[in-house]
Formats: sequence, C-alpha cells, structure tokens
Amino acid sequence: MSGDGLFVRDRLYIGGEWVLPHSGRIIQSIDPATEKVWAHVAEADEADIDAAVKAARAALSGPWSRMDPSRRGAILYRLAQLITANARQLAEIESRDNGKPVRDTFGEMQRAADWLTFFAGAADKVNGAQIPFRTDMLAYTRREPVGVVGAILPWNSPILLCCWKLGPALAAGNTMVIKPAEQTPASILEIARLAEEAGVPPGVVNVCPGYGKIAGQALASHPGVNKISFTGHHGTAIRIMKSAADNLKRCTFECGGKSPYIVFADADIDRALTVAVHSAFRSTGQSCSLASRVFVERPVYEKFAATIAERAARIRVGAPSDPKTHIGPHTSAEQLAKTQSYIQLGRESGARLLTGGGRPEGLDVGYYVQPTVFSDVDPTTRLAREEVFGPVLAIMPFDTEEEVVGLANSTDYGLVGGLFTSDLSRAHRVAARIECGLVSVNTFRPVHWMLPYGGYKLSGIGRENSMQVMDQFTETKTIVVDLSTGVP
Ligand code: TXE
Repeated sequence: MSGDGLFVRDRLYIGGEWVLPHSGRIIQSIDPATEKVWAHVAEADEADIDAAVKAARAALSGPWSRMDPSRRGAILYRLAQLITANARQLAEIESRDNGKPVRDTFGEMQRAADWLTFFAGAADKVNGAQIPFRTDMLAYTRREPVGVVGAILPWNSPILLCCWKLGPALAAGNTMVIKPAEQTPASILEIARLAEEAGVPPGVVNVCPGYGKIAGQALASHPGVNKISFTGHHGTAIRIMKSAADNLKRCTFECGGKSPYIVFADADIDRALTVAVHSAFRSTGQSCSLASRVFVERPVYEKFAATIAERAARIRVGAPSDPKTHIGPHTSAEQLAKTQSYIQLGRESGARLLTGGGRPEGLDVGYYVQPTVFSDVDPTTRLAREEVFGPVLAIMPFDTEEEVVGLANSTDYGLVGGLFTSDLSRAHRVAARIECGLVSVNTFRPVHWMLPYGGYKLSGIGRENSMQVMDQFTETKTIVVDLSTGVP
C-alpha cells in the first residue's frame, strides 16, 4: 500500500526480474463497489511484450526444458500449495479488482490450487506411443512443448482461469507470457511472485498487465509466440485469430455462452428451481456458463417462473467484503451499462418483468443491479439469443421435446447446457442433440479439472481441462528409424 492507501504494483515480471514498464505508464484499477481507483498497476506496451516474449523464448532452452517432467510437476505442486497458503490475501485483491464477493473468490483460490495439483500430476504422464507400422522400422511419437504460450485472460475469474492455462502449459514444458485484463490487472502479478517462490525458473512465466488493443494485440501478433490461449469475447477471439495467422500460431479460445437450461414437467421441480437460481445469478451473471435461458415445459411453467422470481428477489446484493453478500457489483461501468441495455431491450420487447430491473435499494454507489427475471421472452429476440453477462434470466415455455431442442440450439453459442427430467431415455436423447461442449442432466455446469470444457460454434475452439488439454499444449513429433541399415 502507498501512503495514500493505494495498492501499488508498479513493475512487470519479465525474465525473472521486476521491471518498470518501458512507457512508465500505470493502469488505474477501479474498485467496482466504490467506483474509486484502488490500485495503480504497471501497464505493459508493445516494447514490454517484446521483452517478455524474448525472455520466454530464451527460457525454452534453459533449465525448464531440460528438467525431468516429474520435477516440473513438483514445482507446480509447490505453487498450488502457495496459492492455498495465500488464498485469503489473493481473494481480497481479486475482489477489490472485480467486485466478486470475497467468499466466492476465496473458494476460487482453493479451486485454482486444485487445478494446479491436477496438472502437477499430469506433467510426467504425457506419453508418446510406439507404432508397429512395419517390422523393419521403429516408429514412435514424442510429445514436445509447443513453445512460447501467450495467455490472454479475462476479468471475471482472473486467477482461476490463469491456472487453467498455466497448469497444462507448464506441465508440458512450455514457457508463457501472461496478459491479465486491464479491468483486473493486480492479482496475476501475485501469482508471478508465488511462481518465483515455488522455484519456477526466470523467464518461464512472464506477467504483463495491459490493454487489449496494445499489449494484447502485440502478444497475438508477435512472431516469437507459438500459441495463444484466450478467454473472452468471440469478437476479440476473431481479431486475435487474424493477428495470429501470420505465423500460424496455434489458438484455443474459450468465449461466451447463452446456456440453455431445460426443465421437463416430470423433473424434480424443487431441485431444478434451486439449481436454476444458483446457476443464473452467481458472480453477478458474469460467467460464460450460467443458466441464462430457462425453458420450462408448459404444465409447470407459470409456477416455476413465479417461484424463481420470488427466490431471485431474496438474493442479497451487496459489498464484496461482506460475508453475507451473495452477489456483488458488476466488474466495470461498461458491463453494468451492457446489462442495463439488455434489461431495456427486454422491457421494449414485451417480455414480462417478474422481478428486478433496477438498482438495489440503498446501493447508490457501485456497479450494482438487481437480479432480474423476465418470463414470456420471445425466443427470437436479442435478450433470448445474446450473452448479457449480467444477472438477467430469460424464461420461456415449451410444449414438445422437438421444439425445445430447436430452441436450445437457436443461438450462435454452444458452451454449456443442461436438462432436468426423470425420463432416462429422454435424458440421453436430448443430451446428444444439444449443441454444447458440456451438457448435464439433473445438475448444472459441473466444471472440473477432470472434465473437458469448451465450446461449439462461437463459444470457442479447443477444450480446456482434463488430460485432453495436453494435446493443445504439445506438438506431436513422429520419429521413424530404419532398423535395416547396417544389417549385413
Ligand atoms: O472482453 P474482451 P470484454 C464476454 C462477455 C462480456 C464481453 C465483453 O459477454 O460482456 O465478452 O467483455 C483482451 N487483442 N466475455 O470486452 O475484450 C483484453 O485486454 C488481444 C466472456 O472485457 O474479449 C482481455 O485481457 N487481446 C468471457 C481479454 O482480451 C485483446 C470473459 C478479454 O477481453 C484484444 C470475458 C485484442 N485486440 C468476457 N482486445 C468468458 N468466456 O468467460 C481485448 N483483448
């Protein structure tokens, strides 16, 4: 903390050194609960990104790549332990940056450590194969690191989503340049400090907070970067893909969602209600996997909609630091304005506003909005089809299985979906037809390090998590040896 109470982190982490940014500029991070600047964080520009990429390239031929994979795993495990040991402090920094309740960010720190623990164990299990394609030849594959990975992070869960990328990237022996989002620049520098303490060699992890159009763009177009791993808006992913095309960078993208949540009349309705309320408003709706479109079979529709609205109205909106708070403010004024614009669209489209729609009472400062429920939403409208990224739920009735499958698939997104039913055959039938990377039955968004996660359509390219992600952080080299040479 500086004398005036500001949290100051005026250096970038490049090549194992804490260096001032080339331009001398800082990012002023706003606390979304007070709308006041709470932190000054170093801002990276193109020159800093260039230095970071060079450091990461140099580190590719250093001790990291020569280290036994088990040893790399042990370092990752040490980092996981350090995150657990520092969870409270990390959670508080993240909550000041993005407005999420500390009780949620604290839980995310535990999850981040779990993710790293899984990938610590994965480091020495990325095997090649021997291929018996001819008896006079030995053919085998090696799994080699892709090289320098550019990780471009979002602001909704910075540390957790950083670990989704850092875990597999480091386990496979890559080096990284990480660019946190400009809205939440502070917390990933703490991860750099812990990585250093865990024994990650200089240059292996470089952290450069900065703006998307400057530092992000520089990373995406840098010829020294081999792969981009990105989480954010699909429009940004498209821009990154174009910049990345010049040297054919490998790209994996995890973008937004408009998750269908389908409730059949034969479901355990009370459970479907509880899970829906939990899954629609969490993190102030700022998560790509939330239940933002709820389709309810006509016989139970009215009651379901009314009960969800009642329960949504009871959600406690408040200061992130208050342990009683369920949801905090939006992360930025831009996100609040986006949510308000969709609430306005809902009102204008003739949907029924069952609860919310305004500012919570007594919260005059901060980017807050009430949990909002619209029923009778026209499925062709923007509110029903586009990602709001706020606590706004659209409820719609349906009459047949065929109809609801069509409705569920009628967006450009395809990340997460779920259905509630007691009919086993229907559960499998519908799950197979939903165009999403993750579909759950009688539960919702079971996101876990062991489960592949990623999107169809505009929700992304590639999968994160599970051992499957190791394919996306490695190159496969095939080696063929002619065994007949030298045979007399
Ligand atoms: O995202 P951006 P924004 C969705 C959500 C949200 C919307 C806009 O719907 O309302 O996106 O959010 C970096 N080259 N999600 O505008 O711009 C940027 O600095 C390289 C869903 O904040 O995609 C940040 O680090 N990088 C999502 C990161 O991209 C660039 C989480 C994400 O910001 C860049 C976040 C460029 N030209 C938003 N421009 C999820 N899937 O969870 C920006 N960036």
